[in-house]
Amino acid sequence: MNGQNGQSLDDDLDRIHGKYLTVNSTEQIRRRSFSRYTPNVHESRILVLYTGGTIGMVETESKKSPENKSGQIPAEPGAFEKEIRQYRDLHDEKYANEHFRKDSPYLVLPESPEKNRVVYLIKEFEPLLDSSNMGVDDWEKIAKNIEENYQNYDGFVILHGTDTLAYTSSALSFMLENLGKTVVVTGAQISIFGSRSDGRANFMASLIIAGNFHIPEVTVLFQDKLFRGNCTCKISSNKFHAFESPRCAPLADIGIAIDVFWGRVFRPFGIKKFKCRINLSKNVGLLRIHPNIDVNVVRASLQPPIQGVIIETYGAGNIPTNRKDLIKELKAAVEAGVLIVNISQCPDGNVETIYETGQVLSDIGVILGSDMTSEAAYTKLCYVLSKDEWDHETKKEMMAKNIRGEMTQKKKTDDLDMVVTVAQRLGRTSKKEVEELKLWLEPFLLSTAILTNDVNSLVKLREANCNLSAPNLDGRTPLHLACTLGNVEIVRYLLEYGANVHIKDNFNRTALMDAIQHGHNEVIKLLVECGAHVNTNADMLSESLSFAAANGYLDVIKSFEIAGADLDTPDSTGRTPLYLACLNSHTETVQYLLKCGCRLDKTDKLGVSPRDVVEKMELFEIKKIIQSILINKN
Ligand code: ASN
Repeated sequence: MNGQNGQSLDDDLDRIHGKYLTVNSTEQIRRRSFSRYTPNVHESRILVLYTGGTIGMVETESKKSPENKSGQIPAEPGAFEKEIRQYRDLHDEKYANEHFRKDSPYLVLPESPEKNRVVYLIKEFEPLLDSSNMGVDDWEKIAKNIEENYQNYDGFVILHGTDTLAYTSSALSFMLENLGKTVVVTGAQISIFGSRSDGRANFMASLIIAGNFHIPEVTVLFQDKLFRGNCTCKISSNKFHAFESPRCAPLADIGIAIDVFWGRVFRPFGIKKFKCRINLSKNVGLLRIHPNIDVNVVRASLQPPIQGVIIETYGAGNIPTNRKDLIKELKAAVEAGVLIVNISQCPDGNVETIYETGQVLSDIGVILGSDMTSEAAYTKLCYVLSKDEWDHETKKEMMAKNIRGEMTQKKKTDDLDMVVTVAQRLGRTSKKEVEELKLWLEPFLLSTAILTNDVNSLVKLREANCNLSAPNLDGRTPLHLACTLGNVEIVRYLLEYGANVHIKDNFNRTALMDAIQHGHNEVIKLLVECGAHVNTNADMLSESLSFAAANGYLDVIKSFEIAGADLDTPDSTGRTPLYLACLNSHTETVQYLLKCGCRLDKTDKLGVSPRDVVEKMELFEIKKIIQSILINKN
């Protein structure tokens, strides 16, 4: 990826690379290609998108009174990052000096009990906005930034004003389709430039979560809780406890330890790549029913170009049935093709057709919005209406269906939970005991099923609430094991049921790296179809690829190619695989790399290119290959 100065992240960090060893058999060759590089540190890379909000505001000179918040404006460009660099809890200067280049734009968190050092880059938006001034265009800007940088970062943190934070996080949850990485949206009630700021703690915890836990959702972090983004609402304009998620329990508690409740994490199912959806509809309204509501207000709210309206009704989804005028307007709009969705005004409410006053809306074709928040229902409708590939009926179905965890599902009963059942048999019933048992038992049971190619057991374990991404003590997930063994059927099953392709084990390897190392090309294809990529394993990629090229291990190179790796990736000296293959006269490898479009003019740090190597070493056979490829091209 390109850093702010145009170099790749690894150029910026100027890594200390692993040492070369010597090699021999196919399996050995593959193993050696990979084991030479041992990371000295575990790092994760996070992109921070700083959009504005109180977290980075300063007081205007004229309004420096504690009661008057209206004097707050965004600090001047670049001031936020400058300030952050001064806090030892947000930037470890010593580590940065030892590991990164002097002018590196990257920051790094100090060591924490969690596995990874979090290296992060702050991208400041222009202009910085109070979130009250944000809307669809800004959601799209954030989403596009995530899409453009998706393969180069392990996770994303969005710094945002609190006022419309729940709208943005809800919108993003729909726009980011098949999301496999953690996105945390956070902000503050007091600026980091002020005293007693809550922004530093929120920011730090967000970075730690995004850099250490694979929660493939758009989440909101505030105070000491991590919530599902599309279930969150702002509940206070002045307390640090500013957000709540009334219908969906937190995904994590942030205390001395960070407790993630994996059973609550929503996972995208199916073998599909991450994609960002833009062009949301702006023709959506939000109408709150209230006593004595004027029918003209309702009629006006339903007129073209309006395509969809969320109506916030009383209690369990009720409207006054003695107001035939209102019902008539709503019915006419439904018949004209407007999508109308019924949600409750109660923060902890669920629309049901238990009363006559609620049934009447369903009878005229109003969609039941279950227990969605206003923010989720509104942004979901903007998203659903943008889906030109869906017909009217599908759009209606989608509005009534849970697609990103925005509607809370009925809780599965505990007796369906395998680990809870075992815990009960063992007399270990406290929450802590069950959690501890889960940590050991799940990876063990899942690996046993995978090792014995037992898909039926895998199905049963999933049905019994086992987390298919549960890591063992080495941080290796069931997908790592399945990709090492190469059973396509098992890999497919795991992916279809939401196994995460981006998780790295304690050796910094993704399941894709395992599949490449073991030459399981069919598995590699499947992983790539599901969005796996080699980019966040950049060090390992460049070292393994160079080693394979230098030794003429064409099979390894072919596996990397299937995995979508850039075969022109240079090593730490700037030499590309083609350079090294030429230098070591591996004609077959050279031929393959040239056919894949690798460049003959890409120079190393001394300004020498593969073409120079061929000339200087008088490699006639390779010269002939180059000529024949050039002739074929012309
Ligand atoms: N007005 C601010 C905003 O939403 C409020 C905040 O961030 N606390 O940008």
